Amino acid sequence: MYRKDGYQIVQNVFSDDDLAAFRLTTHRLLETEFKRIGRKFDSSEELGQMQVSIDNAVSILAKDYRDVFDEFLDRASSTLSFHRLISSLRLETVVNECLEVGGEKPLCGQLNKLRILMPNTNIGRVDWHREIFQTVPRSRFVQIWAPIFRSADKDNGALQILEGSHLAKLPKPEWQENKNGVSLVRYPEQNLSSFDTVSISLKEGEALMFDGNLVHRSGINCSQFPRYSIVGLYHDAEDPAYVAPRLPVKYREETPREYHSSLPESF
Ligand SMILES: O=C(O)CCC(=O)C(=O)O
Repeated sequence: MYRKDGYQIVQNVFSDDDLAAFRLTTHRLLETEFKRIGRKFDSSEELGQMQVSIDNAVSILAKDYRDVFDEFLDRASSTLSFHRLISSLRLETVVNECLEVGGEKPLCGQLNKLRILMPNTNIGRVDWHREIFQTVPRSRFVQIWAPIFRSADKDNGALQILEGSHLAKLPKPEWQENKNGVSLVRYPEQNLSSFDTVSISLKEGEALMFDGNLVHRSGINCSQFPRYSIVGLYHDAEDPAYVAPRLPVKYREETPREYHSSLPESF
């Protein structure tokens, strides 16, 4: 299934406990961000209400505090409760089955992040692309896309894939990157008309595992609520082509050097 179609949908990738823990973490982090910007946080830790607080806070940050919104995504993606979600034993087994290389390979996670697609804007939206231009060239990996906090469907912008595109030859798109050197290589729509677009509707706890050559993009979120997803790559750590990348760390505020300079001779 994975090899033929270039993707597979798997169930029960996250435990309920790990999901609940990450929801609580998200709620707390947003509360902290709101304190920092001096805004009142509409807090409720009651089950059912917590998601309302999260949605409201995220909507305010995305609209009026874009830098804080971006920093919140990095902060949430670095928490241990997020790492427990992306590192479950179940996912390790699923990825090994997709890789079909035999046995339990050690895996290296890469670019694992929380993403949020905001309603009726382009915030969080990515156009048609293949993941091979986002990671270690020629390496063997499996990509994950999994909605959390609520289901994803066509209405709220579930991921879209082009059926069969993982096996297709396509004109090489232009190299494009943002100011941080992050690849923005996109496939123009006019070269893709021969493929069927499939919108991947999934419930929380389900995941799409897919090939780095499968062309995919975000849908459009026409709902009233943010759509949350977990994305990332799992590389076969024994693959000779895989050389662990050294990531440039960018401090958003004071750098360690600036901090060092600011200190008196004795402290
Ligand atoms: O979550 C999304 O909408 C898009 C994710 C995606 O395309 C990616 O992670 O490569």
